[in-house]
Amino acid sequence: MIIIGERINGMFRDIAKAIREKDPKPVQEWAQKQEAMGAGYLDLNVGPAVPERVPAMKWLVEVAQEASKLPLCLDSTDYDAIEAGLEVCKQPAMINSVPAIADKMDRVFTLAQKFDAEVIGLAMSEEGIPKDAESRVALSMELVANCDAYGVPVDRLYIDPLVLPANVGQDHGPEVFETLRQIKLLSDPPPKTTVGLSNISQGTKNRELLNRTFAVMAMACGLDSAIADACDEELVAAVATARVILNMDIYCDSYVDVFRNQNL
Ligand code: THG
Repeated sequence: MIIIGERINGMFRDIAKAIREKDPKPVQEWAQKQEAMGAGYLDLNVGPAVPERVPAMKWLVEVAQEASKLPLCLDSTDYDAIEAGLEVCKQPAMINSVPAIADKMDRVFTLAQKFDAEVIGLAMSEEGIPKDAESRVALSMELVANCDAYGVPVDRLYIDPLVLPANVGQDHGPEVFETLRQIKLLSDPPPKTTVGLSNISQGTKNRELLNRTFAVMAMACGLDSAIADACDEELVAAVATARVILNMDIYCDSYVDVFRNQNL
């Protein structure tokens, strides 16, 4: 499972302040730290409080790619901000995200085609997030069909079944796992999958244990990636361990790497 480092997000106070004051240092430190911990992408989200999202996203992209070679995952509901970010990305990026709503899919898949970007598609519609796996899978199929129709290779689509906090949506958990399993049957090649891992533990105690346990259970259902806390060593160790148990590496490569780096 690839970790998309979640930390460069204006939801965190240090990043909100850095964006406000145009101070590259916190962004670049988190970029380097997450890369060193083995993240495969950096999620960039300007956060809820920024008045001008377009220049803020452009600045985040420019600043992050000075500090890290990782591909970027541009996280915004404002597609003008996504487009401004894509224009300054030096390598193909990931667009986070698009729901199964026609005009939004039109805008995002057109951008993806133009900029050779990957896309995160959300299993939700105008009516919101359905509870049952069947409806989430039906929305996933709409995302797959549109992705293909706009000429974006389906293996560049990451479907996110949408994880809700366990304290408000405990009944969604099993539906998310079932959705992850069924997504792999939708097409050949199938789309990839992702989740916002830390969502599961928002507002709960013992957050890391919830995140880690959810991650390994979802990996057993075929989860390919997660927007997650790349700096949680226990999570990184659990993911490496699950890769061995699921027979995903020859010679336990990821296991050896992680435990050598962590001196465990
Ligand atoms: N799916 C997709 N993208 C996403 C999400 C998703 N992007 C945003 C989010 N969800 C994933 N990223 C985070 C980042 C941080 C937290 C949760 C998810 C988090 N933050 C602390 C909190 O809310 O308690 C903030 C703590 C602080 O302020 O210091 O948990 O689902 N495609």
